[in-house]
Amino acid sequence: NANEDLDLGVGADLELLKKVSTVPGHMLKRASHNHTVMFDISKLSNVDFTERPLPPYNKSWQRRMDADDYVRLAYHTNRWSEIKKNLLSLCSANVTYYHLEEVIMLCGSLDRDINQFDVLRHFFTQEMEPAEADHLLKNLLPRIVNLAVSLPDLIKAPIPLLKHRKVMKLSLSQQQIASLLANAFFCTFPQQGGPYSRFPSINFHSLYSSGGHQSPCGRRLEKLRCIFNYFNRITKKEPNGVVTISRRCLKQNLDWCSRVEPIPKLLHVSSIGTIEDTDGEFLEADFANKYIGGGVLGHGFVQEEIRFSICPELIVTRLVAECMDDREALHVKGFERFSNYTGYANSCQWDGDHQDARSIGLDRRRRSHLVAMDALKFSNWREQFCRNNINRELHKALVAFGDVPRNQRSAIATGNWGCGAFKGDVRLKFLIQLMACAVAGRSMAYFTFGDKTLQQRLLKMHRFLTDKEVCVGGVYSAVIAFTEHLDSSCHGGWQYNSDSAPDLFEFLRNYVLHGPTVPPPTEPSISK
Ligand code: AR6
Repeated sequence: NANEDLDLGVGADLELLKKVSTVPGHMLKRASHNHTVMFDISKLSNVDFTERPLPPYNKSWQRRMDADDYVRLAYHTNRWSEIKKNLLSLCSANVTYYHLEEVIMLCGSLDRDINQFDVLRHFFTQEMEPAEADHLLKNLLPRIVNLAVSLPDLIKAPIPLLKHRKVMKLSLSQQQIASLLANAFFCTFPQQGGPYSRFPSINFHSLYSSGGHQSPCGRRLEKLRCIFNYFNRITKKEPNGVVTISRRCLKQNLDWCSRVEPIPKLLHVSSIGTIEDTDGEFLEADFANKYIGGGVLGHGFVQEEIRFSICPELIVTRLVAECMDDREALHVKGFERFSNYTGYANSCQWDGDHQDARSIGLDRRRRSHLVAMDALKFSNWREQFCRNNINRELHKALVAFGDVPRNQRSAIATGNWGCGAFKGDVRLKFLIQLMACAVAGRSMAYFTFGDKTLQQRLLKMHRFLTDKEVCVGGVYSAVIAFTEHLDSSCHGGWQYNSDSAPDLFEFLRNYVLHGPTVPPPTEPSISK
């Protein structure tokens, strides 16, 4: 292939992609029937108030017929006075770690099981010097307690649940989020189940126990460092920003075959850098679980869980967002990053405090914008190459990338979406994301996570598609032809796997150059 030796560098310059969005993102101005604002929004534009936390929006809570549509908080139950008394007992001068364990057990109605707190206990008794642990217990813990018990003063209106197929937004102050997370830390949220069965968990108890994994679980210890760093920061200096969580749903499926949009000209591909280091000018992809946050309060520690650990405000989405269906995505704007990390999965470690330098808008939202998009999980490579699954992933990527006015669309920062824990094929997922970007009118910055060969392969494929002016429908038809080719060359139960299958990119090139009738040049070996 004449292209093979051509070094395309990183494609379009990252700085160029940052400038794509011509208009600053939507300003938060008022609440509406589908946007609940949990603080007094009239204070947002008041310059005198810019340094002060926003007062809560006040609307008395009544137990209504539709109570299932709102978050249940501990202070809505008759257990609150007992919970509060227990929490405040942690502010005593001679508090010990075991007292903390006892209080969490009472607040969360947890079983008295020896393994229930093995990670937290290890953290306090083995990971830290006694003086350090003592400082944490006597200095930081009372501040987390104060945050938790101030919940009734900070949240004075019912918090709506962002339920299945409801296009809704919810804005909270960073201070309100901090108080909700402090309650999650002490496990005060009433037991889940019933209307909550399709929601992720929010109480942190699953972080305190190794849960069947080798004890003490190193991943959970690192997550605890992130959480304590977050609480330390926000209790030293009250944050006064605003975060918006929104649920988006695709109205109707597209006929991808007939789409005439050209492939976006601007594409940056780099083996260096990560999505979260792009500095806020991008729509940043979260390789999500349909239960947002995935295993962040458990064992998982890959892209999504790491992101939620270094930006713990994202964890509050688990309190309000029902699990996503195939045509839904969740967006979060305005959240702050608090920690750095090194490594990945088992080797991932907290790497100190992070000062988030992204600018803050007049509506007090930081210029951070994340989209949670859950790919399909495949148990074997072949499964993803069928029309239904390809369409599903295309619609998921489209609902994640689309749905804002064209002049406000920043570039998307993404990478090997669905190709790690969920075992997707990077070439297919790249084409799917590229097609969705084309329809949504966005450019793309793609991080290959250290893979230099992939960087060049993707850039070459992109150069080919744009040189030949292949539109979305053309790429889609070629991908579908590839799946048909896999079908027609598999006989007697033989299945391709990722090693034995023909190369999707090579097939696509031949398809575009010679048309659908010409057979692909390489006849691969077939393995079971
Ligand atoms: N920036 C760019 N690329 C990255 C980054 C990063 N910070 N981190 C990882 N990658 P994975 P999935 C690359 O496995 O397959 C979670 O538990 C890296 O090449 O996190 O969609 C969720 O909760 C990695 O192999 O995403 C879901 O349950 C690839 O992205 C599930 O995993 C995929 O990362 C989602 O799995």
